[in-house]
Amino acid sequence: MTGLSASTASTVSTAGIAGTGAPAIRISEEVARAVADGRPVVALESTIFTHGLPRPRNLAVALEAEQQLREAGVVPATIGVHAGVPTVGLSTEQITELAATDGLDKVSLRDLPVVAALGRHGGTTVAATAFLAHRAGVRVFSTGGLGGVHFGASESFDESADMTTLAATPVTVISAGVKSILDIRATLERFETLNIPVIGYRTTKYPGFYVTDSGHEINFAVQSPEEAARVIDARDRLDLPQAVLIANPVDPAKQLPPQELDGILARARAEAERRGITGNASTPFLLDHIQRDTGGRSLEVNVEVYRGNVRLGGEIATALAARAG
Ligand code: PSU
Ligand code: MN
Repeated sequence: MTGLSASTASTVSTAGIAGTGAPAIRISEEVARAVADGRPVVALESTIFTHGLPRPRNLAVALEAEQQLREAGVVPATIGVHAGVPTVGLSTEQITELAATDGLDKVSLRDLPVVAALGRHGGTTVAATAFLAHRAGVRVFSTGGLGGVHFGASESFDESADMTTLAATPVTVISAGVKSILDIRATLERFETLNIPVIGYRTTKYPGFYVTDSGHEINFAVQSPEEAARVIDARDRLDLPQAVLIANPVDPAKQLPPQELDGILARARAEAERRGITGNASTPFLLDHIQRDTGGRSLEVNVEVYRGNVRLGGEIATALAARAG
């Protein structure tokens, strides 16, 4: 897959959906133009505000992230499915509608053709967002935390499709690591097996989403957005198909107290087990449980983590655009 040229950018389709003649992916004019001109663009996912954060904060966070990028001279490309149309560059009205819709789908890559054909709304996960961003020629994507290997996966097989998708999608994803609810050691092993580079931003201590340091070491760090951009260019020149993961830790002054984390996570997991929550419901359930359990403190950390990743994504996209220009 390659990025799209300017002429095809806003109506990306040859076949369309199920004989309707509608474009398979809609790319907003603003995003299409910025991509064609080589200006910095950062993709943002929608599951974070459709399933990851409670109302009404979810909408505020989604719009703030866009605003933050615009102020840095970067074009935001919020990605989701609106009325069956996978969209790169949702409008403010569309984001507002998705953020307020009850029971909308959490759309991973396998779900994309289904929600498209059935004309449904959906929040796209990291996997589906990375795929759509890449199809639209958007090279940088900021999120909160990645999906990974759930505890007990050796029996349940519950591993996020984020990992296998990122193994085949050459974007750059800025996250604060994988969510703390996951088996981080196993997830890092899977990234290694899948040839996905994991690079710390100014650290070789892998961040733990709610906490600055997960306790796991990684091999490499970059010290600046320019250095990250050099790695991304090198990946592209080598024609490697994997994403580059940039792991950006939350400011230690703003993390959840690390000594409380184990208890918080154990309670969330026990409750999920008690209620038999499995499959794609488990991530939203665990995040919600942690938010209630911490009296909203984890929500503040989640928002802070996301802000940091949006900021760094903007800087890396800007450095990449400068190299190309
Ligand atoms: N990070 C967050 N909140 C979220 C998610 C990540 O801070 O809601 C979402 C992402 O969209 C990620 C998904 O792709 O959770 C992973 O879900 P699963 O484990 O079912 O693949
Ligand atoms: Mn899963």
